[in-house]
Amino acid sequence: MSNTERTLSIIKPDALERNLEEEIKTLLIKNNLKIKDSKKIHLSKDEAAEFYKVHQSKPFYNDLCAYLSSGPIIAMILEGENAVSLYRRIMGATDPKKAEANTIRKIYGISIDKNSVHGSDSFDNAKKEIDFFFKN
Ligand code: IDP
Ligand code: MG
Repeated sequence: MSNTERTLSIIKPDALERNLEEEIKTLLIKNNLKIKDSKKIHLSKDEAAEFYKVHQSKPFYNDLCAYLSSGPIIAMILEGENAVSLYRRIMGATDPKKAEANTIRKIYGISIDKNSVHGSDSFDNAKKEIDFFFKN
């Protein structure tokens, strides 16, 4: 049975400033994900804090919010078969050093904090994160 899903992807500031938008989008499309919508946005620190609020108790929260709001990002709605888990696989592990070969983070990630992309971790969070960027 088919299971078409949508998930949220972000091209983070480190990747955008290295002009990797088109390369990353091509890689997504090659891996059977359709880009249904895409927009460039520069979040304020407060907006980044809202987006990442699940991590507010973590020691790296403040740096994470400062980083996500440090420059423009690309937010995208991806659609495909089992898109949430498919995209997590294509994205690779949080720490680029631990990411599998041919994943986005392995190819482009600089470090655990500058790991080039974000991806929703569940179907429910994907809905919430898509609404965060694309409602209205
Ligand atoms: P994920 O992006 O693979 O889902 P999460 O655990 O949800 O990973 O963490 C969100 C983001 O916070 C990561 O993408 C990474 O940029 C950053 N992060 C996670 N763990 C650490 C850490 O130990 N030190 C610094 N930054 C971290
Ligand atoms: Mg996460």
